[in-house]
Amino acid sequence: MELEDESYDFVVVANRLPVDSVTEADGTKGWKLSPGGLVTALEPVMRSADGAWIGWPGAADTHVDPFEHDGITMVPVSLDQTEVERYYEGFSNDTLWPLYHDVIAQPSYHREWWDSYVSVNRRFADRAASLASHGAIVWVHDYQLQLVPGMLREKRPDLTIGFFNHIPFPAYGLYSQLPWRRQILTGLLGADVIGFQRTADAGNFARAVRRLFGYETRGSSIRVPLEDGAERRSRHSRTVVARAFPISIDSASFADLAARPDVVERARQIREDLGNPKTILFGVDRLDYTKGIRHRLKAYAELLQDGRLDASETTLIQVASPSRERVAAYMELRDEIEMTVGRINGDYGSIGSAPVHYLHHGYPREEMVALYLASDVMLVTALRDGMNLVAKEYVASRIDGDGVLILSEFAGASDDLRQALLINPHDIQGVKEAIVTAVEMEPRDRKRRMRALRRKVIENDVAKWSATFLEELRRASHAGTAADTP
Ligand code: GDG
Repeated sequence: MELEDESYDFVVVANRLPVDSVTEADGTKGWKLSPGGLVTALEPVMRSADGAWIGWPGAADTHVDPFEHDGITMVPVSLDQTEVERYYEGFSNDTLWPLYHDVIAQPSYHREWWDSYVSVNRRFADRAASLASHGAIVWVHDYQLQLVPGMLREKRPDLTIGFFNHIPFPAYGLYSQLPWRRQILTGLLGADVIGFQRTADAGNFARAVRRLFGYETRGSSIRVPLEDGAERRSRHSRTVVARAFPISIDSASFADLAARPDVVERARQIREDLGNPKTILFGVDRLDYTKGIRHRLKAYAELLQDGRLDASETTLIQVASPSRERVAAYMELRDEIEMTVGRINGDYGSIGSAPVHYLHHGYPREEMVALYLASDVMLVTALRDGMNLVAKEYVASRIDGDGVLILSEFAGASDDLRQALLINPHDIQGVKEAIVTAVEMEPRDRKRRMRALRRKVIENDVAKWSATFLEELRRASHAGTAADTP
């Protein structure tokens, strides 16, 4: 039987497939699993539950048949060039992304982008509807696919549908700008369980539902009235659960890398290559305006200017991995950051020493962990961030129990990682004080804080996150069956 004709008990639907296309030395094309927490968390579930993953392969106009990779059935959904521009770069990354991140950048509202978003969501939903077995669990991910739960429920009321939003959900005052605010909520409410990163996000969502639809919400439950139709049986409403499931990382895999002698040696090498400075500060982010890279650079530059940090004994490594390079706001941000870095190095550098080492590259996981180990202070200064996994990766990698985490209170991770030095990145003076506190912190204090942080990140890893979400989903599916019984 062709993979195409099979049906699956567990279906993941995400914008991207968890694989990247690679071309071998001999010219043959293949796929490589892209390392990410989500795949790691879902791999075991996919294998044991006869699972399929529906997603875009990442390049326009690629038509690929379903295939098997590392025991997971991959089901590619193709997007043409116009859809990449309108659904993905446009509506997803230039409308929803800035709107959901507190309008740090101005969202663009274009009706043709919306039309494309609807038709691409329809394609993903149709694919899931045709692949899911009777009563299957379908787990839809993220802001690119918010209409899928509703579209799927219409076609397949037998399914149990989960949705997880990886980014924040904005306050109603901002959300209400969206010309299609009702359609998006209807799409999401097609799910049985809607997961958010923070309790505050779930609260914003429930409020939007109350304001726009007047539905009753109690705790994490939302009562959604049923329209006439097949679903209307004994009750006239169904219950949707909307609550926080804070995502995490595969903590053990970071600890394993941090224990590898070659990674430890690489960390030492990095420090040596930088001239063994007294303090290394480190930031790593996708080059995105939500991450507060400019605020971080401003605080650092002022500390050099004030003489509170000495450029001859301090280095900031900033890895900014390339991201969304065809979206105008990202091009402008890159120019601004690179100009600022140039200024700082020009003003405070000397022959053989640059106060900022700026790297516009992506690096292998091993190199990331070596950088985490090499740095004394980790800077996470996001202006708004669903969770921020970098903060958790830093903590998981510090098996030596050392290092200081500076963490924005606007990142979801700050709900849990209270022993970090918490900052408001808009308060440049506050960021400066936190950096000085981190640099001067006594080893005992550093270790005490890191011990507490590590406990959190080790206890709450990504396997626990997915297990908790799926448990809630199964509970919802049983409750749904009960409601159907007259
Ligand atoms: C979204 C939400 C939420 C980055 N550069 C390199 C590299 N990375 C890896 C990091 C980390 C991941 O990318 C970034 O995750 P974050 O959570 O920090 O941020 P987003 O990309 O914005 O993710 C976010 C997340 O979804 C999950 O729900 O936490 O709030 O915005 O894993 O390590 N990895 C490698 N080389 C790089 O150069 N190998």
